[in-house]
Amino acid sequence: MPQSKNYQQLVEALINTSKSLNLGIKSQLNQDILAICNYLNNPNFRIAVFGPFNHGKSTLLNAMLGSKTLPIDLIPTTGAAITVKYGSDIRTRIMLVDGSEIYRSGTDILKQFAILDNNRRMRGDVVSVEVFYPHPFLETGIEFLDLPGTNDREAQDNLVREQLLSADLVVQLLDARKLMTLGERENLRDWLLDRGIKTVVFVANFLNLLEPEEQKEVQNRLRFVAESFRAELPPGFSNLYRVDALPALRARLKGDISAANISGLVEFETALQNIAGILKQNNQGVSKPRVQAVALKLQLGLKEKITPIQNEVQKINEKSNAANKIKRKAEGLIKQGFTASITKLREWLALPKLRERYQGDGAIALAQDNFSSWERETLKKDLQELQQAVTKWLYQADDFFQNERPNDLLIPFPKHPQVTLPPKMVILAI
Ligand SMILES: Nc1nc2c(ncn2[C@@H]2O[C@H](COP(=O)(O)OP(=O)(O)OP(=O)(O)O)[C@@H](O)[C@H]2O)c(=O)[nH]1
Ligand SMILES: [Mg+2]
Repeated sequence: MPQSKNYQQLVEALINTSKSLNLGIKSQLNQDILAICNYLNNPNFRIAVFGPFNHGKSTLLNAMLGSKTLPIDLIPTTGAAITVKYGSDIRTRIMLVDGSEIYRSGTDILKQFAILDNNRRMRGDVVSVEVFYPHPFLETGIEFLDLPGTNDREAQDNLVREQLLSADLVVQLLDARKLMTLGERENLRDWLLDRGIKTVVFVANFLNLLEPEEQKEVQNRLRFVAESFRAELPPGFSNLYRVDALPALRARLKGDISAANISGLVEFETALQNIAGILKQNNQGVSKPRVQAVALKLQLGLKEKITPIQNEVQKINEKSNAANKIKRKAEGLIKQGFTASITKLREWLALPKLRERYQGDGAIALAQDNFSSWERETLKKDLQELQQAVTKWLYQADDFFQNERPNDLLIPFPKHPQVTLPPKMVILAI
């Protein structure tokens, strides 16, 4: 039995994740999550009776309750999910979409709000239907869920199936006179197992209406149906029971113990009480698979959202890596060029070399009185060339890395040397 307070965080996590996935309110996954949360918040152990319409679901529950509490009829009847919980006297509470609540003694009000209309449609204004009933089994923290029949309308089928997610134990009613087709069986099994619903027992009704010979044959086929469904029940319990629901109800109404026994009701009730008792002790065994199933779907949804973002980030990273690679390469080349050109300039500026290279020509220029033009056209020109080589790399770096340009390199020249030359000798030709 789930303990509501223990699951608070889990419920919040499921709701928040579904919100972040922007699931449509009517989407299957969103419905599943709401049903799971409803299940996790329910402190009772819920037994749901499920099956096509007119299979005797409400009759079976009435037989267990020992009275005609739930509406039964020859036509498709149950028109809402009716929860039957413990109460000291019989009462019915109906919550409507507009928020109002109808609270009555007895269950007559069900005929107004919880049965299908003439077009076999459910009312659209009912949110929940609860019946409170003074039964000792319910007092142990058990609740029953009577569901509308399936196989009539698809929308109704989905709504009903959804309710199974909030049940701890599903009682699947079979009609011994017309067993499910293989397709129907597989479809149902896949739907249940896909949602982690593994606590399912089958109950065959209407066997009493068959000839004894037919009964044997049908019972063999029913056993095959039950065995093909991998139920996870406590060890030692069968997942197939036979109950003749109407004779069982009549027996209970009359207080006929032997007739109740013959109908199969007593055996089924005993098994149900024992199974519920054991599963209640190990509530995680029931809840874990279905929470995992829904969490896995949420995870897939999140992955679907994350993958394109991841790809986008990867693309951006790849682009920026490529750009960085180019930048690093350019940086290397520029550094190399800059270092080489600055070394050349430094070497050129080294005094001994400078002297060795220019002293002689400088002296001649001085002697010939054209120092200025020599300085401009040779000395300064050579320096300019070297300087330009350095600046070229600097500019390239600035352009490439978009830095601010530094001031130009300024190498001041000393004043022109002042020399006094001896007067020029005049050779006179005689
Ligand atoms: N002969 C016979 N009739 C039965 C038996 N069980 C149920 N019925 C009758 O079958 C009809 C349908 O029974 P319900 O209990 O209303 O069936 P249901 O599965 O709840 O039907 P929906 O609520 O419409 O899905 C009623 O008239 C019952 O009296 C049975 O074991 N034998
Ligand atoms: Mg019914």
